[in-house]
Amino acid sequence: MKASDLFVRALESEGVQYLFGIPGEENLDLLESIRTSSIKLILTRHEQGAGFMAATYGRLTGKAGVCLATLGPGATNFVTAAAYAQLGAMPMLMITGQKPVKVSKQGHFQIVDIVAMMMPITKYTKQIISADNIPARVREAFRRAEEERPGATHLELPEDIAHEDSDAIVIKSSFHRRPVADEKAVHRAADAILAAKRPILMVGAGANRKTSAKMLREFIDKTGIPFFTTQMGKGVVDEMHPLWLGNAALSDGDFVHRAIEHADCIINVGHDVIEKPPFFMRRGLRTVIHINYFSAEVDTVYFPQIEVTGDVGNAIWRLKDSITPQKHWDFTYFDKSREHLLAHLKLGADDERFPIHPVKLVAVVRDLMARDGIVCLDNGMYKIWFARYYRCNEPNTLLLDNALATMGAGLPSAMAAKMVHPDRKVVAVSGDGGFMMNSQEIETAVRLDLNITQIVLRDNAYGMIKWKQANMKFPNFGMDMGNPDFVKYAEAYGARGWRPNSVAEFREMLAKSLETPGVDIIDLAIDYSDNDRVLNKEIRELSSKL
Ligand SMILES: Cc1ncc(C[n+]2csc(CCOP(=O)(O)OP(=O)(O)O)c2C)c(N)n1
Ligand SMILES: [Mg+2]
Repeated sequence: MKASDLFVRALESEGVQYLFGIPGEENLDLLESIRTSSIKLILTRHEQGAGFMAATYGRLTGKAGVCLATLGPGATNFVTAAAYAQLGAMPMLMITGQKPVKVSKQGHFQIVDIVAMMMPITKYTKQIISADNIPARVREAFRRAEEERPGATHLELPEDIAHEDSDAIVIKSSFHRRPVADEKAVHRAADAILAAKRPILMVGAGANRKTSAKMLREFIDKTGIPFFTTQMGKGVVDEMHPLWLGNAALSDGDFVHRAIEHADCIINVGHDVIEKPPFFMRRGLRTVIHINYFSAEVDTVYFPQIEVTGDVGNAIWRLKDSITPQKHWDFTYFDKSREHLLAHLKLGADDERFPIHPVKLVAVVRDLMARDGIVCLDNGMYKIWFARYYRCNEPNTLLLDNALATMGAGLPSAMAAKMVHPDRKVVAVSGDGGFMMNSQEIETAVRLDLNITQIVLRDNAYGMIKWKQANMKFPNFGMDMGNPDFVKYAEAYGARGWRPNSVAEFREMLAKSLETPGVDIIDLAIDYSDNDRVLNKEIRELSSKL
C-alpha cells in the first residue's frame, strides 16, 4: 500500500472524522489519500484557525482533533495552536509535510527543524523516516494525545516517505482503562474530610472532561459540602446548584476567596497548575487534598498534603461512599458568603446603558442561551466578567481558555463546537482585537454553512491591557485602534451583520440570529468604564466586610 494511504487508514482506524488545515505541495500524496477516504477535509484560511478547531474538537470529544499543514511556514503557523492544546489539555494531532529526506535537491529552501520547534509545546513529536513505521507512530501519537493528561502531538510526514510503498498494517487501539486511585489514598482523604470543620470542594479544569460530572454532583448532594469552580471547571456541576459558592474569576478579593480562606480543608478536584491559581496555599493553614488523574506539580503556592491520583470519577464515587454529613461541619460562613455573592451578581443586570455594560451583556446572553447552548470566548476583558457572572448549567458550555489565554481562538473554537454539536446553539464572544486575529475564518464558517453567532465587543482598544495599564497608574498609551465596519465586513463574506444601538435592540438581534440559520456577526459597542469600580474596588470592599 502507498504510505500516504496507510497513514490515512491509520487515521480512520482512530475514528478521525475531520482533518482541519491547509495543504502544501509536500502534502499532496496525503491529500489524495484523504480525498478517497471517509475523512472530511476542512479547509481553513490560516493554519492557526485549523489548529484551534482541531484542539477544540479534542476538548469536546476526548478524541484527538487532527490538523494538517505544510512544512516551514505552514508548520510554524501551528505554534500557538499547539501551545493552546498543550496547556489546555486538549487532545490534538498535528501533521506537517516536509521536503524529501532521503534525496533533497532544494538546499534549505523552506526548511525549518519543525520536530525540534514542536518539542517544548507537545507531548510527542516525530519525523517519520520509513513507511513501515507509520502504524506505530500514528497509534503512539493518538495514545499520547488522548491519555491523561491530554495534549498536543505532532508527526512530520516527508513527501518521499509519503510516496513509498509498505506492507505494514494498521495497529488498532488496545482495550484499556484508566488506573484508579489506591485504597489507602482514598481512605486518608476521606478521614481528612470527615475530621475537618469547614471542608470546601473545588472543581477545576481536570474535572471537566470525562465522567466526573455525575459523580461530583452526587458527592455534593450527598455530603452537602459547598463547592466553587475555576474558570476552566465551569459547568462540570451546575452553577445554579444551591451549594455553589462562585467562580474564581478574579485572582483574589472576591467573596469566593473569603470562603476559601475560611475553609480548613480544600478538596481540590482537577486542579492543574496551568490555570491561574484559584487560591494561594500557605503553610500550616489548611489541608489540601489533590484529586486528579496525575499527581500535583509542586509550586510555591500549591503543595497539597494528600494526593488521590487516578481516575477522578472513580475517586469521587469512592469518597462519596465513605463520607456522610458530619454534625461538627459548620457551613454558616459559606452560606453567608454565597448570599452576598448572589446578591452582588445581580448588580448591573438591569443596567440599560448603551454602549452595553458587561454584566448586562452576560445577563442577555445567559437569558437567550438554552442550558446546553455553548458560548465560546476569545481572550479579553469580558472573559473575567463572563467567568464570574455567567452561570453554567452543563459541562463545556462556556469554552474559555485560562491556560494559554491566547487571543484569536474564539471564532475557530465556536466553529468546531458547532461541528461537534450541530443540534446546539453556539455563540462566539470576542473583543475587536481578538476577533480580527482570525476573522478570516468567517469565510470558512460561511462555506461550511455553520449556524453560529459571533458577537464582536467593540471598544476600539485592547481593553484588557488598557485596564491593566490603568491599574498600574500608567497613562493611556498604545492600546487604542480603529476597526472596519463589522456589518459591511460580515456582508462581504456573505454573512449577516448587525449593529444594535440599544440593549433592547441587542437582545432582539441576538434572539433573531439564534433562530435563523447562517453566520451572524453582531457589532456590539461595550462600555468598560466600570472595570475599575467593580472589579478592583466594590467586590473587594464588600467581601472584606463579610
Ligand atoms: C495572541 C495574544 N496576543 C496578546 C495577548 C495579550 N492580551 C490579552 S487580552 C488583550 C487585549 C484584548 O483585546 P480585545 O480582543 O479587543 O478584547 P477587550 O479586552 O478589548 O475586550 C491582549 C493584547 C494575548 N493574550 N494573546
Ligand atoms: Mg477591544
